[in-house]
Amino acid sequence: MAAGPDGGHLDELTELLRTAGVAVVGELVQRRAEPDPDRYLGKGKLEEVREAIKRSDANIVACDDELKPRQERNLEQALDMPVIDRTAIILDIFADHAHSAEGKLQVELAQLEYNLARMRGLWTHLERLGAGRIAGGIGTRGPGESQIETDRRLARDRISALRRRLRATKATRATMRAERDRAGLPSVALAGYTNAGKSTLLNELTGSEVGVRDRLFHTLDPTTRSFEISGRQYLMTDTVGFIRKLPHQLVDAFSATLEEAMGAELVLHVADASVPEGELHEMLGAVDEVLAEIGAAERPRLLALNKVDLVAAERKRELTFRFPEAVQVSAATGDGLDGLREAIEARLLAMLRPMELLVPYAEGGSLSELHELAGELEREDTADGVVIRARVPAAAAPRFERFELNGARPSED
Ligand SMILES: Nc1nc2c(ncn2[C@@H]2O[C@H](COP(=O)(O)OP(=O)(O)OP(=O)(O)O)[C@@H](O)[C@H]2O)c(=O)[nH]1
Ligand SMILES: [Mg+2]
Repeated sequence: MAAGPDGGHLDELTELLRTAGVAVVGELVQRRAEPDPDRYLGKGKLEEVREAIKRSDANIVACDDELKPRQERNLEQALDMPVIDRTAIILDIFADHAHSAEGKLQVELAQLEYNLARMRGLWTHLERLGAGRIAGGIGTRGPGESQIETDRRLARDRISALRRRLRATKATRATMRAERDRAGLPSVALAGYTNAGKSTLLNELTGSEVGVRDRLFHTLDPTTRSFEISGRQYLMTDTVGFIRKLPHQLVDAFSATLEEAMGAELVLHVADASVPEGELHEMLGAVDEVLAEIGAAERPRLLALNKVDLVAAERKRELTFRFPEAVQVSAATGDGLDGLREAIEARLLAMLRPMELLVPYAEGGSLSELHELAGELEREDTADGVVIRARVPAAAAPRFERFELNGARPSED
């Protein structure tokens, strides 16, 4: 049974539940300014849910918000049935889809943070009971309470241990990053709502076979692949997708990975253009929000409106009008991919530094590196070495400064 606020997205909740392996037998929308602080659902709605449960064979109620521990507990009592919230469902999917060691640690951290808040709620509640006993003259701790304290302490210890281990993997990643920077290849990070088609697009552009599926949060681990435009090499990174109300515990746990990925020269925001206007607007907004949260709001960005194979001609014109800067593509049919390559190239070329170099023949390594980095370049053989005019990625430029001609010409004999 799915329940959510008015103007909410029960279709999306149903999708999330489907991905988590739960079938929905009924749904209910509550219209009120604020959810009930104690039970999430108001009196009337509560009765309606009870009735609906009786009619169907529901064995769990899912709410499309993050519930306060108290709301969840009271609602479970009132309905005599397990209640889960949106956050728990998303955490569950992440736990199921995490494959890498780091991904598993990140998800475990997020889940513990979520559970710890719940234990604390329970604990405060019991503490009050304990306080009553103290007033009654029995000044000892209740057994339930000390058990929960122990659980809490264990959870805290585990959280610190996880944080430490994640910091350690972060250090390894920083080294990898430094190596990539040394290679100097400009990189593009894919960002976007879950199921927008990021992995499909990565596969099309880089000729890879990253997993693609019609389910939410299929990709969790970042993947980087290289690709070529006009003979020049670039890198593209695919990471976890975003969603409305992405649990803050997950944003925290994944922030290091995300910040690093989004540190790319260009963030390619991929959106599913086949959804209705209102939904598209909200999905774009949700991505903006997460990017802002991880400090990537100001990164150079390009919008790719994907799945236009599902969009009628008239709507395509509307989209051109609404998003004149965006590139319309279909990762499925390959439509618009050349335009996308051009747009990516134009953005990245603007970040290149034109250089005129004299590279001695003995520096064969630097020469081949230049060919890889700069793609097309002008070269002229002279007695002193090769004179090269090329546009070099800003990050790699310092390595070649020692060859710079600064307007001087090699001796011509
Ligand atoms: N019709 C159509 N379907 C597409 C297109 N691009 C991707 N899809 C489908 O959309 C679904 C999701 O694609 P993915 O590439 O896995 O999406 P994603 O953004 O990587 O999703 P997550 O990793 O779950 O965040 C798959 O079923 C794809 O086949 C497209 O251009 N047109
Ligand atoms: Mg993916």
